[in-house]
Amino acid sequence: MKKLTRVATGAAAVALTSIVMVAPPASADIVQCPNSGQRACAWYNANYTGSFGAWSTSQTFLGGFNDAISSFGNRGTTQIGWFFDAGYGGERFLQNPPDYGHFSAFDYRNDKFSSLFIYSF
Ligand SMILES: [Ca+2]
Repeated sequence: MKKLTRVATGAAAVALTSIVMVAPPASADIVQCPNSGQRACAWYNANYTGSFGAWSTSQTFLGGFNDAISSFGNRGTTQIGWFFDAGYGGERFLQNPPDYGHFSAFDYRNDKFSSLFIYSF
């Protein structure tokens, strides 16, 4: 379901200013990512479903989650930067704690993250 063709740039550019953070539905698997300790969480699919990963330290490369993340959460106390490229490169999506959210299949940021940085502030 998530590997839909991406829409072209006009709509994506507008989407830059629309934040994706939404309240999770009651049935979401967000409970997989408890708000305790420093924790970045991600799921393959929208609505916090699919393969789940959690990291308590920065990751220069997201291994099996490379270009596959559609839902993600910051359950720590400081900002997390999600990067399009490995080694904290490319476009960055900053996520404040304790936010979580997901990209639609049509969002240009869907399935793009390759590294994450957990800031100390
Ligand atoms: Ca990428």
